[in-house]
Amino acid sequence: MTETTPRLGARVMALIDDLARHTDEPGRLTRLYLSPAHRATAEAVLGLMREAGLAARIDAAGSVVGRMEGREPGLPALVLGSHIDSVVDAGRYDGPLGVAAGLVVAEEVRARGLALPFALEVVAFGDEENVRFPTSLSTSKAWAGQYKSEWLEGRDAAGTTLREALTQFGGDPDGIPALARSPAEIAGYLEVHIEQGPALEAAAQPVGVVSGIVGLTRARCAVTGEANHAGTVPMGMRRDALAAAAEMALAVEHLGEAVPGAVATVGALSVAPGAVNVIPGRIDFSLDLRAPEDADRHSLFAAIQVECRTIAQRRAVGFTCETYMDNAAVALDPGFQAAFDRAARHLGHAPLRLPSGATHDAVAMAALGPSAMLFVRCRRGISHNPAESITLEDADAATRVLLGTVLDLAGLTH
Ligand code: HGY
Ligand code: MN
Ligand code: MN
Repeated sequence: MTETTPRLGARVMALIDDLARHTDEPGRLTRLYLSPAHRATAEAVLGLMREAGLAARIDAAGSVVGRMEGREPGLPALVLGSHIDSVVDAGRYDGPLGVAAGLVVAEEVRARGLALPFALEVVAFGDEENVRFPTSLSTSKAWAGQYKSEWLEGRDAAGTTLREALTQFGGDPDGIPALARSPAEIAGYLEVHIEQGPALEAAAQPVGVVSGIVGLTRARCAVTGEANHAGTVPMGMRRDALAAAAEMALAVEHLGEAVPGAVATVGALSVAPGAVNVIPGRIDFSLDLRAPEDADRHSLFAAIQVECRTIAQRRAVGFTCETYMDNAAVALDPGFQAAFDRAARHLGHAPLRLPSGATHDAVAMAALGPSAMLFVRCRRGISHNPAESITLEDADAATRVLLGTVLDLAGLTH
């Protein structure tokens, strides 16, 4: 008997709203990796997992993971989840939707007393946005055995190292290598996530199946000029780091525009010393490059560095650029995509196949086993913005598709 009320969606939306209370900045949602708000959210998710009957813990890197055994103990796990860290002034659905949907599916499997041919794990990763430290999907890459020890020495804007922050959080930097899972332990990974784009809304579809995830380069750049008196130094005698950086940001824009399908963004920039009457001496800015083809992304990055060095030389300023993320594009598992597609069609949807311009923990999990993602329509495609929103009905549709996909992969009828 097909349910007509959006019961599962209502539970998912209530969980998301509850988790949205935890922020490091009153009045807006900011929950950076290892912050007090991340800790509070992790503990809330831990409690929810335990209430759902999962054996749950917060792991050495700060991810929350809960496990329900299958029809016999020790089976490889089908992992459901996403992340609970956010960007600055974020929306509440980017990440928590996938964690809440995974949790509700686990609750439903338990309520129905289903004995699955795999264990079910629900995970809330903690460093998908990589906003606070120069890392790359560090908590899911810890599972994939791809954690880079140098990430522990990376510093946030306040100068705190990841190692210090993780220790204060209650994590265990030295315990991270032991988090690495073997592919034999993982039956696969399914992630529900908002689309963060306009395609599903334009197609009037609540869900879509993700074909692949774009490759991504991130770097920290610095321009060093000469701080000096804004009133006494003639214009032709300045080494203005901000004017140089502004020219570089425009170069990033026009070089990115020249590569089909690529995007290039200077998202964060800080000015030192930052006083109204001082010529800026130092600029730090971020670089985020993505392109469907890895070769195009790498050549775009090379062209940007050449152009920035030319600008720096002409303006007699210093320029450095340190890469800390270089993720190859990932094709998601065709078999798991087909399972998502069958489950969606069984519920009367006609899901698009669409690529992801955003990165996700599925990039790391794809190294452990078949991985796939289900996108959920979001209003006007807005994300990384408090205006991010989805409907109760679409949350219900996505959760039921996720449940149907789990049953499909278990060889059970939807
Ligand atoms: O930036 C991204 O693609 C993701 O939201 N972390
Ligand atoms: Mn996300
Ligand atoms: Mn995001």
